[in-house]
Amino acid sequence: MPMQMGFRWYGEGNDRIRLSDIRQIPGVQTIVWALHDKLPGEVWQSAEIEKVVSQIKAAGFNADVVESVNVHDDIKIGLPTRDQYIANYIQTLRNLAPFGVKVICYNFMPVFDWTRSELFHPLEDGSTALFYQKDMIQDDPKKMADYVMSFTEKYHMSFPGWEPERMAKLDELFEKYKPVTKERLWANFQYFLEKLMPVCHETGIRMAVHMDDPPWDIFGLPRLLVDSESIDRFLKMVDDPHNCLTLCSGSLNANPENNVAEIVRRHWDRIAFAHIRNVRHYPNGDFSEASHRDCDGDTGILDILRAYHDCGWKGYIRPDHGRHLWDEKPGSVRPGYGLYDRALGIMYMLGAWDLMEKENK
Ligand code: DNO
Repeated sequence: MPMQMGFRWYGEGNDRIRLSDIRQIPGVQTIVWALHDKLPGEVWQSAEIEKVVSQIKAAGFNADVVESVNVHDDIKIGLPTRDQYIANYIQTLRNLAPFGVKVICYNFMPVFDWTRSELFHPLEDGSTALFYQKDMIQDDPKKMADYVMSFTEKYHMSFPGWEPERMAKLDELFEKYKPVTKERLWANFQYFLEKLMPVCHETGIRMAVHMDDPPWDIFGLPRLLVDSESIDRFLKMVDDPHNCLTLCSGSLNANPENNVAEIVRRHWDRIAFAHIRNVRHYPNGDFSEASHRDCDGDTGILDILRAYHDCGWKGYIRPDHGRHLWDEKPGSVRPGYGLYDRALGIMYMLGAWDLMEKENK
């Protein structure tokens, strides 16, 4: 199986982009999907899975990659209730496997998933993009959550990892996370993965953890997968071929010290899923997301693609956040997940890849 190009799709009625639109982008084989109305901790039932997978297959794609099955906070915090939530997670894996699902992307970030101070930041070319203003994300998580929730309210669009049900209990959540030091979080992570590995062996599913975004502690909450060292620790902690990475180039490169191509060369056989995203840094520590073109950002997209190619890597890959272009405006597009820039990103990646293939012949 060669490298497979994927496209994230939020599902019928939850995404303005249709599967038939995605069909027109050259080279897409895999739809990266999820049951977005499920709260962390709930079991995904076979009938619900079947409905979405059959839509995906009928449109001519495979449904090999799920992003995400979210992990309940009690598992991350290490509460006694975690065992029930882990049992539910395992049941979800067992329900997904018969439908051909091979990779689960998930994250182990406390409270918040990806975090940005602005979702539609204007760029010089007239497009907009996700933006991180460092001094805005210091000590007021409520303000941040209110900002993201204002989009949910205004446009009736909820974002994975920012479920209104969880955000409504933000104080309580922060209180519960108080005793969770970084080392505690590592231990809880290990506990979770060790319970999952036997089921992964049984079903063939690879668990692919997403990098923390941004890769540093925020609002006093510890974050684990932030650099090359922590990735080494993670892979050794549960040294099993089913314990894998979703190597997200943009998340890692939010810290310009991280060299993603180097990480690819070291751990390519444990990278089940690659997210390709480009980031532009500003001297004050702010960063903006950029087009996938190498010279439009600082992430080193071409070096990363070359590293994957040189290693003969055979995982799933997808364009990650794109800019919002042309008629894509708040309300008409999911932040970071428009149609156009991600389609352009795919053509850029496949252009580079095809050329490398040709050179190798
Ligand atoms: C952001 C995404 C993340 C990712 C989760 C995985 O757009 O890359 O939200 O899906 O962290 O669980």
